[in-house]
Amino acid sequence: MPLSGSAKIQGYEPACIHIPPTRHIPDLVEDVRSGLLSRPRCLPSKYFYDDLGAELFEKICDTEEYYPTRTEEELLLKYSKDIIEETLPDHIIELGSGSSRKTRRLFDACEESTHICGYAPFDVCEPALNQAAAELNAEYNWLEVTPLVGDYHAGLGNLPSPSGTGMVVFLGSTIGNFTPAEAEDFIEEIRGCMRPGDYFLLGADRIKDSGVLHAAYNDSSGVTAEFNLNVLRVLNRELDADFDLDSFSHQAIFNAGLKRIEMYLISKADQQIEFGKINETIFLRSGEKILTELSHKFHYAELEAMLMDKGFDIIRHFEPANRYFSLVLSRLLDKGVTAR
Ligand code: SAH
Ligand code: AVI
Repeated sequence: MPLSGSAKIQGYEPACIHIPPTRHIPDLVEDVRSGLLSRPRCLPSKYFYDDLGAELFEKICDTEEYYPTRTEEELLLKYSKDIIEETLPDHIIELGSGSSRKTRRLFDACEESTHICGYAPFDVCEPALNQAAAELNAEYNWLEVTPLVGDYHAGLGNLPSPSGTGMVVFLGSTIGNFTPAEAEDFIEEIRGCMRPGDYFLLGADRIKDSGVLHAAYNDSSGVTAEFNLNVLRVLNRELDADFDLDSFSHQAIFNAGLKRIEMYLISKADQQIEFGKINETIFLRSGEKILTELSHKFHYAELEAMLMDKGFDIIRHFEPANRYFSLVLSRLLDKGVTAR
């Protein structure tokens, strides 16, 4: 897929390594058949992230209302030196790295501490990886960047595991896009690709005033709505579907009981959608919803328990004065040692 939007970096040809799956996961056709042809209708949120979706996500991060990126970046700006000096990683692997924009604060801290490490961003969105790798190569000439493309739902067992101290980084509260059970399994899977003594840096969004949460997913400039609708563009292109984007509206609500934002596309009319490539048709009633994303919010104690239950020792917890976000640095204990 071509890079779009911002300028390509001249003279640098990034080559992403494709990480083979360790288990079968449904492809787009299977996800559409299981998610859209039956009720309740839903789609996995990973399909947002084609090249346009990745750009729209970056625009969300710049909106006034979407505080998580800004808040986490401020924490990284303030504490990256502490993190690097404490961990001295030989290699950093980042899951769902996107543009790697906040991770740059860790590399700045490496420069300040004259510490050298390698960096492997892992993401399902190849255009975002290419763009990030090209920019990082230009900005940090000492940093060896190895972009890895793949789907983390298909397992982490084939990720490279270079010798030396590793640090797994999972920022942006992307952990919140998993259900609680999936998040626990995923942390166990992360543990499986680490060695005792390796570090895990997790960024997660906290439970807060529902008005603040609601505004973050319903920004006044309508970028989150565009991002949500983009999944229909992906289906039109990939499955020769005929969604009319103007016939759907964006909805994001905070479900306080389940501690999560639920994002939906709502059909504005009774309508019929054809999927030319797979010879399927769906009928949507006016007001019918398609669930496109869950974004769970956490109490700090839940994050702590989730990590300790999986054998991680909490080293530091960073939070801003308003407690909007948590950045948790933990370390994998030796086998057989439990954190509590
Ligand atoms: N970590 C960045 C980006 C967060 S957006 C930040 O904090 O700003 C979520 C990122 O996860 C996107 O780049 C998206 O492409 C990636 N992603 C979503 N589902 C994925 C999957 N199943 N496997 C790998 N990457 C995925
Ligand atoms: C990537 N993920 C953590 C974002 C979130 O907040 O759940 C995606 C997003 N969806 C709408 N706005 C941002």
